[in-house]
Amino acid sequence: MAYQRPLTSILALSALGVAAAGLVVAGLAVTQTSAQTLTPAQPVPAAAGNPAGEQRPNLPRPALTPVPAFQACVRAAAEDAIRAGAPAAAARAAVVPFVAPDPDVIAASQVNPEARAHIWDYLAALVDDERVADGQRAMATQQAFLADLARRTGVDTHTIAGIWGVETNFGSVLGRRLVLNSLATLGCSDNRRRSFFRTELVAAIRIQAAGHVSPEHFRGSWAGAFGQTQFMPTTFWALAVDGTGDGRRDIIDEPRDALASTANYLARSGWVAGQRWGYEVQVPAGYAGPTGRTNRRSLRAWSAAGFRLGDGGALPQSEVAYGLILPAGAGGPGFLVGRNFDAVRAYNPADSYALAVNLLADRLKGQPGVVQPWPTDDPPLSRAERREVQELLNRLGYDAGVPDGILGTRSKAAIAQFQRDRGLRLEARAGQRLLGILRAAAATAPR
Ligand SMILES: [Ca+2]
Repeated sequence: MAYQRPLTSILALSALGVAAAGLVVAGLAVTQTSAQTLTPAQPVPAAAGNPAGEQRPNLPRPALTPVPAFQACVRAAAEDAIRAGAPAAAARAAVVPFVAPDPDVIAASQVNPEARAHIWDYLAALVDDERVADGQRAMATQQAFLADLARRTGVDTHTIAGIWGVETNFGSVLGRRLVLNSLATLGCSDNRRRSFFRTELVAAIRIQAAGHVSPEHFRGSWAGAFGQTQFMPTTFWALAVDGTGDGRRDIIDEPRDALASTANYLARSGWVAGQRWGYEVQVPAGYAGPTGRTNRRSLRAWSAAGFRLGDGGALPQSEVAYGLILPAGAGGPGFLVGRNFDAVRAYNPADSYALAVNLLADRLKGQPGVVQPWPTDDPPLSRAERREVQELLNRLGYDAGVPDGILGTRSKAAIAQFQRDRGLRLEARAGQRLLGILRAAAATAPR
């Protein structure tokens, strides 16, 4: 998701089964984020939601945002949008449907992502054979447009597609919530980020009133990120561009507008044409030198320090500077990352996010993914294997829900019950070990 302020994206988590389309982020940089974001560090307090404005005398009343105050706030946001240039009638009409805070949005904003996923699970959920195949098909539908975009901007088309794939699986998971409803709720009810969301609300009203997107399709994450590559509304105004030449920047229904906007985002975030984002590397045993993506040294210097490519080959003898990140700690693969890694990271400020996008971009080019093993004895599952876990649980009489490859609450409860019944160690995570046990159990179970 493309943000301008620190927020935690949910894209990554969604892929892991936490939400529908988000990412996990944390720091911030230039401007962007993804489809379902939340900030564990900045939860929106539960304090807003009496949608019907009814008195319920028999229940203790929580501190609610009164409906009249909510409506006044939303109307004032429309007037702010008009002062910023939005057509008056359209801006006022845009907010008419939103008469009270939506408790579902408040609840979604308060979901606390569980313990952070292992990097290998995060990457396995976002960069797998299915997404690569989906991406190659999606890129083929825009081949000439992407080639022209690369010529004009210098930005690598596979990286643009990597963002497209990680954010919304190439436009197939756009988020279902009305953006104006989400932002009105969060921008006009009591929570610590109210001011941030109210600014986004005004920007969103301007987008709809100007006719850039279809009001019915103006949907996205609970946090208001929307479109094929999940821009926040203020990011839209700062960086979205018209890729089709029709005067509208419809980043929801027109992939070319979204792809051109993403290229513009990367170009404005310091993209260096022709430079590789980074390299998987073998870290020399006992290495105790500098780490961190901003502690840059030339590839020649890393090579001289004993670093080799992930497959054992020699690093290029180049003066281009890269920093070393160790996403799984000292026992796992290293990555030398450069300025184009940072440009992607600006979109959603987490190393894990930028790594997923760039590794997906590599796979889309036909290059291998990470070749060194992760430091785990229980390797991660692809989405196909997650679906198989769900199917096997269902076959064994547990209720994992419809096999969709997303291990949500229901699937996790089924996993936990299976583990209890079998005397296995309880763990919320599903890896190859659990899949193997389930396959063996299903093979011997009565049909
Ligand atoms: Ca357009």
